[in-house]
Parts: sequence; structure tokens; C-alpha cells
Amino acid sequence: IHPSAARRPHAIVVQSENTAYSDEYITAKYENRSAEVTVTDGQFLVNPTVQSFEFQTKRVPGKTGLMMIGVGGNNGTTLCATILANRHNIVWHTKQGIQQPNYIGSLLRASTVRIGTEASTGKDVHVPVSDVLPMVHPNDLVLGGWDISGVPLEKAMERAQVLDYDLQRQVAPHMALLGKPLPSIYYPDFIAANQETRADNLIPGQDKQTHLEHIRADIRKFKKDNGLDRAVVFWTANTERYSDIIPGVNDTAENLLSSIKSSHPEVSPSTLFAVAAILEGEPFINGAPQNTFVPGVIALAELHKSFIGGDDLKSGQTKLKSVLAEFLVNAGIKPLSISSYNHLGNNDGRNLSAEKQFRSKEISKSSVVDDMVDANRVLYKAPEVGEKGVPVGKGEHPDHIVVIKYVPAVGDSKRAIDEYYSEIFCGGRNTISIFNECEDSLLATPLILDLTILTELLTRVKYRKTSSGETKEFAPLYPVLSLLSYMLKAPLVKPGTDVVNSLNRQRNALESFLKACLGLESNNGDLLMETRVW
Ligand code: NAI
Ligand code: DG6
Repeated sequence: IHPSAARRPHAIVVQSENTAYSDEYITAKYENRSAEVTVTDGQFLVNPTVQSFEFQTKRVPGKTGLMMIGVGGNNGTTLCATILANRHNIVWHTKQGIQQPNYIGSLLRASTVRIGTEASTGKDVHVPVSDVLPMVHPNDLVLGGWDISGVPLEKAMERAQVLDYDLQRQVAPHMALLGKPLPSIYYPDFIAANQETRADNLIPGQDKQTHLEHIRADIRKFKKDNGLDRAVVFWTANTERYSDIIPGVNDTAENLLSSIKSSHPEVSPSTLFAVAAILEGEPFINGAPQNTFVPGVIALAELHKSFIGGDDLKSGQTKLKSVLAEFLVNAGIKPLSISSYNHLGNNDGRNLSAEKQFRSKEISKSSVVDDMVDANRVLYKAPEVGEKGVPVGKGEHPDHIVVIKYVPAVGDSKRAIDEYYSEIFCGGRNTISIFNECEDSLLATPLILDLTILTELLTRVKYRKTSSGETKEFAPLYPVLSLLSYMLKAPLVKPGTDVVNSLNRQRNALESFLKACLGLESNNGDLLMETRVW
């Protein structure tokens, strides 16, 4: 079945006094159950808590655009070409035979969620995640964006060397209709010097305020020309170096805006794009590892109630690590070292061969086991407690190294090699080695789609707390969309809250949230109470 043929407006209807449907909204009551713990003299006093919420989800997704920064790169062109292949139902020949387009690798379109048990048989019922709430279909996204390289998209797809020739050949005329990327901003200091030869499609001048206004105008024009309700702005351009966080420059919304006015050198292109999207009230997602979201950006997003999410697509090695490290630690096995190597030969690898850009990637790839280690102080010693009870250092941690090398010959087909070396029972040792080989951009593209579609959905969800008895107006969610964490290596979260890296927990959070919007309980599913009792 062609994916769009399977579209149904109301695949799931919840019949409960907690859930109401109108033409415009799904409104659901939800009780958030948790526990508050007080630790005194080695004792944990646990008080169960309940907080009541009401969620209101606008039922009809608006017409949605995806504006990619770096649209002419491997991810950008692969995304455009594969959507076009799906939209036009293009099939192509490979040496294995005929290949159909599909959305394999997309959590939303290719994975399912358990919604309950069948009334007559008691068997589990699973539905595609994309059926839980009304979501935009990827085929319906309007595509566009910017690139510092002015190569037309059908040629840029060829340059990427990701897709089979027969698909490239057939999709090229459709890609040509998307035209040339919009000119972009290039501040050479932020990406590797080896990218300079690509930079031939630039917004003129060096004035950052003018650049900001230009990008804002591009977003407005794209929306107007295509009759869009929403444009998700997505950074899938080269990894930048980290920006220094400088008091007075990028630490508050006000300082950041005035640094843009004075063209301060520490304002990166990605930060400028994020500010443009926020000021236009459109969501901004960062698919690369750099710290685009300096404190001033987060503050600006809060001020404008505009949505942001990031950082860095979690496509292969790190995704596996966020499962394996948790499996080991939760099994009571103690990883002593995790050594991760990878080499690749695409333009991303070339950019990452420069030290500062590699450092950004190293940071995002390294943080992924921290919360699992912190959660198990049986295996790993807690930090020493210093004066006034303040912890000193981070406590015991496995050795963790990340190496990336640029090997042009392998192109987009990244090789990742990992060794997990662990302590087991009574002094034993366990070594797990993994070799993973895969086209990087074919892993990344479905994540860009999931992030875009989920983000659009989350802009349509509003909530109010009802515990206090007063009925307040429905409000939008908090601007930092930490619910997107499943697809991201270094999830951006609400300042002051903990990052969750475990892939399982990230998926549970997302599933639970989607179900909560329908008034469905989330956590009882795996308890399977009926199978535990007579
Ligand atoms: P790529 O190098 O093929 O594409 C990046 C594109 O960005 C290039 O066309 C370049 O000309 C353009 N660009 C650079 N600076 C720009 C600017 N200021 N404005 C507009 N365009 C600009 O890289 P690829 O493979 O598409 O990856 C994109 C990003 O996604 C990289 O930062 C990479 O680290 C990140 N990423 C990729 C993953 C993957 O599996 N492919 C996974 C995780 C993250
Ligand atoms: C080399 O590490 C290139 C990177 O862009 C990665 O391919 C990308 O960040 C995906 O990383 P991971 O760890 O999820 O496979």
C-alpha cells in the first residue's frame, strides 16, 4: 500500500469520560502519578504524588514546510529525494531487484505502540505510532532551505553519492523543480577551512543584523509562497565549532540581540538561524552537535514561547550505546571502558577532520552514558562530599573515548567500531565488540522527518493543570522540546532538569505523552496485571 493511501483521519477513538472529541480538538484528562522522596539519615521517605492535567490537541495538522539549513548536503538531498520518491511512488532497480520507496527507520511511520488488549481475545493491539494522534504525513511536507553551496539540488544529490543511480536518475527531474538552495550565511571561523570551496551561494555583506533580517524574510516568503501554517527550520548543515559563552554577549536574550546588532564575532550562523526562527514564531531544531542554543537563545525562545529542540541526530553508534550501556548497567554489570571509533568519507567526515569541529562531535557523543552511571551508585562510587555537603567532581565513571577519522574512499558508508569492556561477577571480565557499517544519511533522514513531524504536532498540543481546582486557559508546552530526545545525541532539556539518555526511557516518555493526550494510561502496559493474577 502506498503510505498516503493508508491515511485515516481518526484511526483511534478513545471511549471514556476523560476524553472528548470536537471538530477542532481532542481534549483529555490525565493524572500524572509520581513520588516525592526525602532522604534523611540513610532512609528514603517516599510520598506518592498525583497531578491532574488536561491536554488539548488541535486535530488537523496545518500545511507544514521543512526549511533545512544545509539542504544541499548529504542529509538534505537524501531527505528531499526520498520524500519525492515516496510522494511519486518511484520504484527503482538495484542489483537485488526492484526497490519500493518506504519510511523504514522512522519511529513514527515504521514502528508501533501497544494501545491495549483486544476485547474478545485478550491479545495485545499495536498501532503505528503515527496513528496515535493526527500527524503530518512526510509526503505532504513542503521542502526548501538554504545552503552556502549553490549547486542545484539534483546535482547536489549526485555529489552526495548516497542513493542508487536508478533512483537518482528518476527523481532528478522532481529535484530540479525544488531549484537551487537559498543563499546562506558563511562565517568561515565556525566550520572547517576545508569547506571554503563550497561557499559560493552567500547572502552578501558581513552585517549580522542584516543577515538576521534576510533569513527572517526568507522564512516569511517561503510560508507565504507555499500557503503554509507552519515552517520547521532545521539545521542539518556542517558541524560548527562551539561558541564561547561570554557574559554580556550571548548569556541573555537582550545581550544576544544586541550582539547581533553589533555583529559580534562569537554569534555563529546556527545561532543566527535559531534567533530568526524564534522571532518568526517557527520551531528550530538543531541536528548537529554545536552549542547553537547559547543561554541567550533559550531565554529568547522562552520570551517568545517559540519551540526549539536539539542537539545532534542520534543515528547509529550513539543510539546503540544508549541501549547497550543501559542494558549493562541495569543488568548489574559494570562497564569499565567504552571505546568508540568510526571512520567515514563524506563531507561531514571531511568537516569533522578539523580539530574544533571534531571537538563539538566528541562532546555530544561522549555524554550519552552519564545519566546511567549516575543512576547506579552500587556499581560506581558517588563523588566525595566536600565542605557544606557539596559533591567534589563527578564520581566514578567508565573510561570513554571517541575517535572519528576521515577516510574518503568509504564515502557515506560509515564504519563504527565499539568495544565495551566490563567487570562481571567476582572479578571476571566481559568484552563486547561491535562492528557497524551503514549509509550515514539513510539513518539520519528518517530522524529528520520524525523530529519535524513531532515538532509540528507538539506545537498543536496545549495543556492546563487542573489539580488546584481553578480552570486556567490552555497554554503551549515549554519551548525546549525534550520529548524529541529519542532522536538526539545530546538532548536539550529545560534548564535545571536532568538529561535522560536511555533510549528506552526516551521512547517510553514519548509514548506516554502521546497516550496522555488521548487520556490513556501509559505505564500499566508492561505490568500486564491480568497475567500476574488468578
Ligand atoms: P554535509 O556536509 O553533506 O552537508 C552539510 C551541508 O551544509 C553542506 O551542503 C554545506 O555546504 C552546508 N552548509 C555549511 N554551512 C552552512 C551554512 N552556514 N548555511 C547553509 N548551509 C551550510 O553533511 P551531512 O552528512 O548532510 O550532515 C549534516 C549535519 O548533520 C552535520 O553537522 C552532521 O554532523 C550532522 N549529523 C549527521 C548524521 C548522519 O548520520 N548523516 C548524524 C548526526 C548528525
Ligand atoms: C562521524 O561520527 C560522523 C557523525 O556525523 C556521525 O555519523 C553522526 O553524528 C552519527 O553518530 P552516531 O554516533 O549516532 O552514529
